[in-house]
Amino acid sequence: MAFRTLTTADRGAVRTITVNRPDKLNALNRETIGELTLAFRQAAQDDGVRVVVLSGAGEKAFVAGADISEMTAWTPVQAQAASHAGQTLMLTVERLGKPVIARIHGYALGGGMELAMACHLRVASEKARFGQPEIGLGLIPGFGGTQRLTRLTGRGAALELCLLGQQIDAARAERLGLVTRVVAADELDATVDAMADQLAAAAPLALKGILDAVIEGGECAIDQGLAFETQGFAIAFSTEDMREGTSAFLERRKASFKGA
Ligand code: CO8
Repeated sequence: MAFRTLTTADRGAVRTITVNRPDKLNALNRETIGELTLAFRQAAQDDGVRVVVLSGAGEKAFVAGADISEMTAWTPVQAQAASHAGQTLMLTVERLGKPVIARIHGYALGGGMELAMACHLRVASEKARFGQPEIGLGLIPGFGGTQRLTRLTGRGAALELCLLGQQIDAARAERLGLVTRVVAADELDATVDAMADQLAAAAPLALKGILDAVIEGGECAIDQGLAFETQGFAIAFSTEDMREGTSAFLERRKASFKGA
């Protein structure tokens, strides 16, 4: 299906989804949120896709937030519906069952930072800027920022970023644990591609087991979290990929994983 506010492209088993509203710094309006949710659901259902890369079009921004121009006349009920739609998108990304890499070359602000935080890995150019500037609009984050930022960086940094609303650079974001890796701008694509290729060649059911155990298990008491881990570990033993991976190690050859 053709999207109006996104582009998608496949490179082998790597699907890149690009928010394509560069004139508005890829701000997330209702249409974009709906299209992103659909695009991620399609990626989840397509067995040919093993990894998703999420990017923003244009020179300046990954995503500069929710679209402020849409918000001005909202009633609280409309705001609640918009927040819920955005949170549904973020959960769709987070629970995709396949790794999602955010490729962040510029601004990741407000809803854009929330979207990046829903991804599993965040690779940033040293030129990227991060922030939760909602306080300056008389708002609070509405797409999960208060929750995911706290989980990623701890309460102290989450409160600092949300209360003061200031932008931080990529180096500080890395120190806070907000991004996985920071690279020079001209190394961003090669770094993302290499990471995506590594994940695309890995055993998909084992990747899913790790995602489930870390994300779902991380929300529970440790006994339940450990049960998630045991379940994923046991399921791996029902796969051909586990036999292939262990045999390849013993035979000193490169494993070839099929997703079965
Ligand atoms: N929404 C709508 N339009 C935007 C947004 C945005 N978030 N960000 C940029 N744009 C538009 C600008 O209005 C401008 O459009 P136009 O050319 O038609 O006037 C165009 O993009 C280019 O932007 P600038 O001219 O401002 O570019 P600069 O390089 O001067 O500045 C900044 C770049 C610093 C990124 C600046 O654009 C900015 O501060 N943007 C807003 C950042 C922001 O506050 N983001 C948070 C929004 S609120 C939010 O995300 C809440 C999420 C949860 C909501 C839950 C309910 C939906």
